[in-house]
This record gives sequence, structure tokens and C-alpha cells, in this order.
Amino acid sequence: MEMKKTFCRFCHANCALEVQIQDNRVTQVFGDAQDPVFGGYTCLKGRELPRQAAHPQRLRAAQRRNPDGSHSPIGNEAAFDEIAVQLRHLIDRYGARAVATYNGTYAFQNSSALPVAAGFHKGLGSPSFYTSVTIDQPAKVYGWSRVGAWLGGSHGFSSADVVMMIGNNPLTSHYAPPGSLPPFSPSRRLRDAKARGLKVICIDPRASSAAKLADIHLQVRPGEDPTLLAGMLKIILDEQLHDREFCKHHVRGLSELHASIQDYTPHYVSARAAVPAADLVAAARLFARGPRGIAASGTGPEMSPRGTLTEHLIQALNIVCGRFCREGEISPVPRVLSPAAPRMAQVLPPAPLWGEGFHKARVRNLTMLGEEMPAATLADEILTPGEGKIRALLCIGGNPLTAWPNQEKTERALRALDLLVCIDIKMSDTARLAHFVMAPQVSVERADATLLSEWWYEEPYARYTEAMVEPAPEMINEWEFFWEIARRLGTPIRTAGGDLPADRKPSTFEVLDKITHGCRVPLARVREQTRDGGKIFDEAVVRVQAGAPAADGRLDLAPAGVADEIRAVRAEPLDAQGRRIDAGANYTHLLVSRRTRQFFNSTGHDLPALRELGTVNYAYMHPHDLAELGLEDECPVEIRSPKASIRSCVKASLDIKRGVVSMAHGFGAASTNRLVDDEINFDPITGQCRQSAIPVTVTRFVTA
Ligand SMILES: Nc1nc2c(c(=O)[nH]1)N[C@H]1C(S)=C(S)[C@@H](COP(=O)(O)OP(=O)(O)OC[C@H]3O[C@@H](n4cnc5c(=O)[nH]c(N)nc54)[C@H](O)[C@@H]3O)O[C@H]1N2
Ligand SMILES: Nc1nc2c(c(=O)[nH]1)N[C@H]1C(S)=C(S)[C@@H](COP(=O)(O)OP(=O)(O)OC[C@H]3O[C@@H](n4cnc5c(=O)[nH]c(N)nc54)[C@H](O)[C@@H]3O)O[C@H]1N2
Ligand code: SF4
Ligand SMILES: [Mo]
Repeated sequence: MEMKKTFCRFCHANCALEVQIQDNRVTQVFGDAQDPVFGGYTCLKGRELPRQAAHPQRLRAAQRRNPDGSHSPIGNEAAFDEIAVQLRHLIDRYGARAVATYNGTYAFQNSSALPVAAGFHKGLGSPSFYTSVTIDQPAKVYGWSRVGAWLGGSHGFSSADVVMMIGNNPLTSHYAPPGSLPPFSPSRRLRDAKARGLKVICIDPRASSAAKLADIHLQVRPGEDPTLLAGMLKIILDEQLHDREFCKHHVRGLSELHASIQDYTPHYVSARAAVPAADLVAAARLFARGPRGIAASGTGPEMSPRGTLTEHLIQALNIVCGRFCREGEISPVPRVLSPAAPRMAQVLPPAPLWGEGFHKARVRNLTMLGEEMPAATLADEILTPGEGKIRALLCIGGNPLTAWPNQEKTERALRALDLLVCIDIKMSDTARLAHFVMAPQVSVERADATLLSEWWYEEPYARYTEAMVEPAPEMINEWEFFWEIARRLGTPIRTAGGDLPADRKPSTFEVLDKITHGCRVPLARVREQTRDGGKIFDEAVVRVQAGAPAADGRLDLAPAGVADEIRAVRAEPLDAQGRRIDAGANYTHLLVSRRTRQFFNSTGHDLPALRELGTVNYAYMHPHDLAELGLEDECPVEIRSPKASIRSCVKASLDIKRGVVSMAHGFGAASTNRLVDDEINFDPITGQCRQSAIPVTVTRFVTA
């Protein structure tokens, strides 16, 4: 028996672990109490890594689909050969665009996976590169490009006086944007910060575990974040609570923004967002008082209508309150393994990442965002005939059949592909439709670095880990798949540090080294110095330097279209209760998305210790709503949106706002994505569909 140190990759938080190894198997995991950032924290999912690795249904070899739809094992070499031949044929006949990759959640739990997949696409010349970001929180990743960014960085959590969490619940999800609550030991961290005086504002239709700890909880009506945030901005600007000095020197569009929100009075916002006007005013003042802090959102508001506008208003709140590090301050989130960008007290001017000059999607007038195409259009790109039609899909660590909007269309699209390849630990709902399924190594079986979690470390923390155990010979690291295919196609794999070698297979360390090219501390040194666990690299502390004298860039609060969109929201028709009237939707409730503690999207549903915490995807509702509908707790119901209906069981919960149904996604059969219409109500910039605040009716389900 042996103990070794590594880090968890069940989710993105990358908690520091000590693992017990026996006979080339990880038998138990513990939090690494010595770790300077994580201090011994783990969650129930991470503690199941040994059972996940040893799961009887885990794929241990590649599978090839038989004509009757069943699958049989195939050797990796034979699978790579066949896949490459089919891809070559499709590329020669239809062009490289016909080949798409979709990077799901688990492409983001392996630092070498996503960059190599991206480098494969660059080498191939195919723009059909998709990730789950564009069905998750794309406006956070791309929204800054029309506003600009502050090169000194935002305020960090540990020095914040106030944090506003808008539709995210890090206590369950271990997820929050930088500057908000870091995902390690989140509950303890939040309680400790409150004890030192931190004020917390939560905006959520549900009394989530974070909202229960908040000083002010605004239990907003789903989808009304734009209204509520515009109302807060108006209070702050009307009362001149903003950072006037910062705005004078570094901001433009302030008066235009202020003019566009004039009609968002506390009275109007209170009626429409269904929050008490006094709480709204108190929250706006508390946030503006700071003086340090951050407002940030999660999935809820981004999946509700107008996600990009919502993110813009959140950015605007941070900007007008000047929530940025100034010259001489230590900049939080130094990022040891990412490109060492300068930290300066100046604005990086806007630089568009979509629209004119970017590849066009063939539907819904959308374009590429940065280097990725919008995933919500992928099903249509497969089904729409003509030039550019996608015919082959390489799916890494994702499960489109449960995760993509419009499940019925997604299934039709996946079945229409000439070639579907999945890399998945099990025969997921999607993998069952695939022509080939490759068996990946799980985290404890591969080398990795903390590249994907470093946007949360306020100090220059980093680490490298070797594989803890020897993987079975047919299990691959995701990057190897792309390397094997590229070699057979004769195309390069482009990375930050140049092309991957094609004449010999690089090691995972070499791949990671190329990917992290130009970072603050070279990977070899990080590897050398973190053999005994994670470390803070003092040489990578960054202080904000003075802005360049000639720098006159400004953060733009009113880029083209924003003021008009704010006015368009104000002009939307409301019913007598202040609810937005959705064309064609005769609904009684709004269904909102949430995470469950025990599962990670569609991962973990097969692990007994996690299943013990519940396997039913309940539709949580307020008990008074149930009574009004004549429904008892736990009774079967049909939930109907304008698009389709699903069956579930209701569960009474006082945490849920009246008029709201709260339900998770990723539970195959009762997938809330059946209810999602991808063709109406999508974000005009990111294509993000309305995956939260979905209009529904709830009725008792009666068997015929
Ligand atoms: N209605 C609705 N839809 C949503 C959401 C919502 O809240 N509501 N959330 C959206 C969000 S935020 C996201 S990120 C997407 C998620 O979208 P996806 O990533 O497409 O879906 P997941 O269910 O996370 O799929 C993960 C897959 O990875 C496999 N897997 C597990 N471990 C490993 C591993 O180590 N290696 C590999 N290669 N595979 C592994 C699992 O078996 C599973 O099949 O869904 C989006 N869709
Ligand atoms: N245990 C666990 N952890 C996970 C996941 C998981 O499935 N399980 N999924 C992972 C993934 S892929 C992601 S992207 C992150 C997401 O991380 P988070 O965004 O923190 O996810 P949630 O915990 O669902 O929190 C979203 C909150 O938004 C609220 N909400 C819904 N609609 C609205 C709305 O219209 N307005 C407002 N203001 N709030 C709204 C919901 O009630 C919910 O409390 O979590 C990750 N972590
Ligand atoms: S929070 Fe995420 S990284 Fe940490 S132990 Fe749990 S699953 Fe693993
Ligand atoms: Mo996500």
C-alpha cells in the first residue's frame, strides 16, 4: 500500500488529494490537509473516484457499432484507422467544415484535451469547433469584447467587502466566476468571510444554500434579472453612489446607459421582478458602498432570456463601482500556467469576437464566437442540407442527448450523422448512438496540471501531477485520440508552443509544456517543485503597473444595440401580476435550472454512494402552488412547455418562489431539454437558448 498526492478532476475545482494505492488501484482518497489552498477539502463526488475508476460498466476498450445497433470491442489501432479513413473520405468530398468536434464537460477536466482538440481543428482548417461553453455561460467568456477589459484585474474575494451572487450557488456547484466565492470549501469560506464582515447579496428565485447565508436575498422572478439589474444601476447612478473618479478617466457611455434605464424605477422593478422595492434599494446601496467587492452570476440568469444583456448589466455594475485593482496593488488571480499577460492600470479597448469577419453559422444569423461555433446550432448544422453541412462529430466527454437544447431534434441529428465518435467512460445515452466509442483514462490514470482551475487562485498556486496508477493499455488520454487521427490524416496539431511532433508520440508532459508556453513559471519547474503537493510560487506574484501614459482606451458601457435592448425590455407587455406575456405561451409557472449535490450533470448517476442521496429528478415547487393545483407531495405530474412535455414527480419545498418549478438537467429520461425550444427565444449573439425560466404548466399525470 502506498500514499501519493494528486488533485481531483471529477469537477473543475481540482481539490488537492492524497490517494491510497494498492495493486495499481486507487482504493481511497482523502483531502490533502497540508495543501496551502485547499486545506483538506473534498466533496462526496471526489471521494467516489475509486469507485468510478473501478466501475463494472466502465469502458475498458474501444467499441464499434454493429449493424443491429449493438457494440463490440475493437482494438484502438483498428478504430483509429477506420475513423481516419472515413474522415478523409468526408473531407475530400465535402471539405473540412463537415468535420466537427464537440467538447463537453470532461474536455474541461483534462488540461491537455481541449487545447489539442482546438489545435487539431486549426491544423485541419475546420471552423466546426464547439464546446459546452456556448450552452452554459458564453456571455461571460465573450461579453467583455464589446466593453473592453481592465488590465489590472478585478477585486478578489478575500479582500471584498460585498459579494453579489446572481443565480449561482457555489455551495453546491463549486463554481463561481473569479472574484466571487472560490469553489474550495465554499461553505466554510463564506461563513469565515461573513465573520470578518463580508456582506452577501443573493439574487435567486430559490432560497439556495448560498441565499440562506445572504444578508439580502432578492427572490427574483425567473428571467427578470435584466429588469432588476437595470433598476439597481439606476438607483446607484441616480444617488451618485458610483466611483465618479474611475468613470471620468476610464469609462464611456455612462450617460447613454443612465438615460436608457430611466424608466426602471423601484416601483416598476419591484412589480415586474417580484421583489420588495425596499430590498432592491437596500441591495443597490449595500453593493455600491463596498468599497471593494464584485457582482457575478452563474448559469441561472445566463440561461434565462437575454443572457448577454444580463451579463452586460453585471459588468456595468462592477465598472461604475470601479471594482478593479489599481496601480501598486497585488493583482488577484495571477495565473501561473496561463500566458503571462501584463497587469496594468489601464483599459484593454473593445475588440469584437463575433459578427462581421467571423465564420457564419448556417442558421439563426449567428457567427463564430472567438474560436468556437455556437453549440446550440450544432443539431441544425447536422440536419440542414447544403454546403457546410456537418457529417462527422467527434464528441469528447460530453453527452449531447441530455445536454443540448431541444432533445428531440438533437436525437434526430445524432442519428443522421455519417460518423459519430464519442470518448466516454461509459455507454452514455449519446455513446449508444455512436459508431465508435473510445475508452478514456480517468483522472487518477493521467498526468495533468492545474491549468483549468487557476482562474480561482488568488495566490500564484500551481501544481503538476503524474498518473497515480498505470492505465489499462487500451484506455487513452483524450489528446492521444486527436494525435492519432491527425497523424493518419497528415494534418498538424497547432499549439501555443508550436506544432506537436508528428514523427514520434510526445509524452503528456510535453503536450502540456507546449500548451502552457509563455506562462509565468515554466511547467518543468512546477513539476519539479510540486512533487509533494500544490505550492504557491512567490516569484509569480504580480503587482499592477502604471498604465502607459498614452493609453486612452475606455470601458464602453453602451456598445451598439445595448441601450435599445434595455428599452425593448422595458416595452415588453406584462400581465396584471407584472409577469411578462410570452407570445403563444399560456403558462402558469416558470421552470428554472439547478444543480444537484450528488451528480455532475449526467455523470455519477451510476455510483451507489451518490445514488443514495436521491435518484429522482424532482420538480420542486412551493407547497401553496401544489395546493392551488390540487397536487400532493411526490405525486406524478406532466410538465408542459410550448415545445413538448415531460413527466416528473413534484416535491414541496418552501425554498422555491411561488410560480416557479426548479429542476435539474442531465437525468436522461425526464430531460428538461425536451422542453427547450432552440428556434425561438435564443440569444442573438451567443445562440444560447432559454434553458431556464421556461414557461410551463404542471398537471397531474394520470395513466390511461
Ligand atoms: N436544460 C438545461 N440544459 C443544460 C444545462 C442546464 O442547466 N439546463 N446546463 C448546460 C451546461 S452548464 C453544460 S456544461 C452542458 C453539459 O453538457 P455535456 O458536457 O454535453 O453533458 P454532460 O452530462 O456533462 O456529459 C459528460 C459526459 O462525460 C462523460 N465522462 C465522465 N467522466 C469522463 C472522463 O473522465 N473522460 C471522458 N472522456 N468522459 C467522461 C460522462 O459519462 C458523460 O457522458 O449542459 C448544458 N445543458
Ligand atoms: N454538484 C454539482 N456541481 C456542478 C454541476 C452539477 O451538475 N452538480 N454542474 C457544473 C456545471 S456544468 C456548471 S456550468 C456549474 C454551474 O454552477 P451554478 O451556476 O452555480 O449552478 P447552480 O447551482 O445550478 O446555480 C444556479 C442558480 O440559478 C438559479 N436560477 C435559475 N434561473 C434563474 C434566473 O432566471 N435568475 C436568477 N437570478 N437565478 C436563476 C437557480 O435557482 C440556481 O440556484 O456547476 C458545476 N458544478
Ligand atoms: S469539489 Fe470537485 S474537485 Fe473537489 S472533491 Fe468535489 S468533485 Fe473533486
Ligand atoms: Mo456547465
